[in-house]
Amino acid sequence: MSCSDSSPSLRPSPSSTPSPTVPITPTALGWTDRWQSQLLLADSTPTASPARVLRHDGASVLVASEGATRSVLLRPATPPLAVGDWITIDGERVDQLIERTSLLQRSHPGTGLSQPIAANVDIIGIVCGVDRPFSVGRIERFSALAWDAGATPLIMLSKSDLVEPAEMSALESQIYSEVPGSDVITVSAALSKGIDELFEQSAGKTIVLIGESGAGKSTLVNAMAGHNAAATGDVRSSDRKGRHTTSSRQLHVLQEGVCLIDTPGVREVGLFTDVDTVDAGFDDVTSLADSCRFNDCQHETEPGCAVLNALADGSLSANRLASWRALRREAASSELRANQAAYRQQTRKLAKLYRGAMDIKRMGQ
Ligand SMILES: Nc1nc2c(ncn2[C@@H]2O[C@H](COP(=O)(O)OP(=O)(O)OP(=O)(O)O)[C@@H](O)[C@H]2O)c(=O)[nH]1
Ligand SMILES: [Mg+2]
Ligand SMILES: [Zn+2]
Repeated sequence: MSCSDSSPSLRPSPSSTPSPTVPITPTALGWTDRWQSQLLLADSTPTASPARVLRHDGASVLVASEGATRSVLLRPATPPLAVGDWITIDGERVDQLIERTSLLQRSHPGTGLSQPIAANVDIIGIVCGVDRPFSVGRIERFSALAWDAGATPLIMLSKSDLVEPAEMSALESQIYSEVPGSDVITVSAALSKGIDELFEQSAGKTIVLIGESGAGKSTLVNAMAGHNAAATGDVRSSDRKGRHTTSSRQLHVLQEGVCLIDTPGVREVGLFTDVDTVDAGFDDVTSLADSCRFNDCQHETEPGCAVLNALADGSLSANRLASWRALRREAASSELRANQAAYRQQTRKLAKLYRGAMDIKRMGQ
């Protein structure tokens, strides 16, 4: 991939603030040797060149390549694309999708099928505004999505300037104890607090911000970009709820090789994952379950159950156990839906076995 260093900003700034532009070089977009070798494996036409998807516009995608951004049309054969995808372009059209390293996806509320959110992401930033009560359940759910994506969750406590330092420390401790093993960062876009740390953690990486409307995702994008790259909106004073200002996912190319994806606010997302992936985010519970006396312990009433013992001595909270069970149940049913073909096949096999058994029974009569 070749890129010139003279490039416009990714998107016109919504304000009159001058926009320091980051040259759209392959490195700035996250292009590495890994992608170079994947490109050789992709079945693309020899004249096609690589580009990264910055925004999905329905029939076309906005991409960055060759030092600039442009819109390219999808073809009927193009698989569903996500922001962050690397693709090849032939003329004005998408040619091939280069195999992803990770995919953040959720379950479509209507069909229960996969809905891609962002691709080739390293970190999923779970943005929680401290100006409103946070939900441990939501953090656990977003973390499960992150592990499923093949990325690392990072809990971002935003707007730290709005609470007293003592309250902030209490919130951090609460997260560490209620969501054990999580990475947490405290940020304030208003005070530029935590921004350097965020750059350190995400240098050369792609990070996607998720969280409810008004949590401060776009404001964080602007704080990291150093200019108004994304529109922001105020929150309702009564309940601090946002106004769904961001309406589409967008990748912003920042300094230090950081690619930052802003997304529209969501309160709840359906899991599109499997039980093992849920377990990956609940090390504290699964390591207990591993030491139960029985391999198939359901942690209900069994003797020698390490999970029940931990509940009794207070080292495991009932809420944490309930979350684990609920997310596992949801993952199991999403797995089943996702695997409808296998499910139908299994049903057919069982029917065949049943018919065979009935035939044998009849022959014996
Ligand atoms: N005091 C303070 N306010 C902040 C901070 N970050 C964001 N805000 C305010 O929170 C409100 C919502 O910010 P946005 O960045 O638009 O929130 P969002 O998460 O992008 O919301 P959606 O696009 O609707 O999903 C705005 O009024 C911001 O000014 C911060 O660090 N401190
Ligand atoms: Mg926003
Ligand atoms: Zn047990």
